Amino acid sequence: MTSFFKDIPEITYEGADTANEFAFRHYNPAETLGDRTMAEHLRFAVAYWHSFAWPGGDSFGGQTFERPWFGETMEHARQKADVAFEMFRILGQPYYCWHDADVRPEGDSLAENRARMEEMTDYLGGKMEEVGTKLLWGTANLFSNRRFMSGAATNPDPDVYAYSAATVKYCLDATLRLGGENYVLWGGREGYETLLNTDIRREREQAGRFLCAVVDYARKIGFNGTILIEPKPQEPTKHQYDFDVCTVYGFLKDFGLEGDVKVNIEHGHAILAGHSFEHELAMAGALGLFGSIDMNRNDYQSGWDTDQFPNSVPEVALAYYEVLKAGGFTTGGTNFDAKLRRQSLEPEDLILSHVGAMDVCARGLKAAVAMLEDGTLEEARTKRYAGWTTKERQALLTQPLDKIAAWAEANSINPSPVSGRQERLEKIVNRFV
Ligand code: XUL
Ligand code: CO
Repeated sequence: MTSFFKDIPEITYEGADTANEFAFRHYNPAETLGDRTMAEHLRFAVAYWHSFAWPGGDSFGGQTFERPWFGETMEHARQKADVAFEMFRILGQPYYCWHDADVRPEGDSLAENRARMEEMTDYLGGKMEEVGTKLLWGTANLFSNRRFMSGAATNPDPDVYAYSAATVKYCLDATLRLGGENYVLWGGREGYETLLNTDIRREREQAGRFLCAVVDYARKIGFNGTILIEPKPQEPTKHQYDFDVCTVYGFLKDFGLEGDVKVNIEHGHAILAGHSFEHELAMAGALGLFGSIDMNRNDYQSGWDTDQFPNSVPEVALAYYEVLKAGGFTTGGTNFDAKLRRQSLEPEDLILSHVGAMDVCARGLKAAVAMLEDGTLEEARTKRYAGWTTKERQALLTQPLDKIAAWAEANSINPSPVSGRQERLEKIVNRFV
């Protein structure tokens, strides 16, 4: 046991009326909703980077958090893991996620990075066994170090491509050894700053080849988890190639990977792409790409990625509604890719931010399950497309234009507009949230 969280008790469910801050008011892991328990529906994970590696800096000032494990030695890395797993124990967290750079200090060479990652994999494995928290996904940080400033897989320098491939190999090895259920690729620097120095066609080809090599290696070593791409339109680069779910779909189709790779969708990234979270989730469901979510909340005015903890039940409810419609999670889960505000200095803030977010998700999930069980929304949707159910109308989708024209004239087709009933449907949603 570390002393960082002092005597914060293990958080348990006490019900909506409790005045205890250190208790769940809505997240009751064992409660059954539909065909699964809440824990099985939500599959919560903590993001190692925001809670344990991020120092609280912004572009105008550096570190605000004082954490005894901040430092670049292996001893610091072990101390950080001790505190992280202490938090997972307090929260009863089923899962966590890491980048290599979050869990081990940067070495002087690739070989040293590999050795450090292997050593920390053993250490994390021991902690996972002790506390019972599992790995939702691992990923490689191919964006922080200056060597990646012009991209990783899409770098104009082939040596950076090789360095990146080696790094992903080490991370896949570690993910496999820790029983990780997914592997994520987020292309933070896979994009460009200016077209004046960028060969887009070449960079896209490099990214495609890289992803094929990742998929092949993962299968070769017996990794049966899901490989996920996390779309984001910009930040840190001005334009990122994995802009949104649709763009990723086109990319995967182009390289024959649409059956091998799914998407990890983040609220903040959807907002930056000019979409809503539920739009991206619905699109992934429609394209057969839905995998996992990075749950957070983006500020609607800032224009940058704010990674706040979720705090809006209506928004989260609509997101889980789409998750459920896509079949719910299989290997995926709800990863809190969210960080404290830089003034939230206390250890308690780390715990309570997650408790609050888990409760918001639980309320959103409950509303989503209830909306589906009630069925009014789905009924209205089915009714809206009911015209397509007759044989005659279905045939339109297989006929050439001239035949359709002849049929439409012969039958004096003259459509009368039907109400979309949006406000009535919004009113129904309000009954549940
Ligand atoms: C960055 C982001 C990453 C990915 C993992 O915006 O979301 O933390 O989730 O690399
Ligand atoms: Co993310």
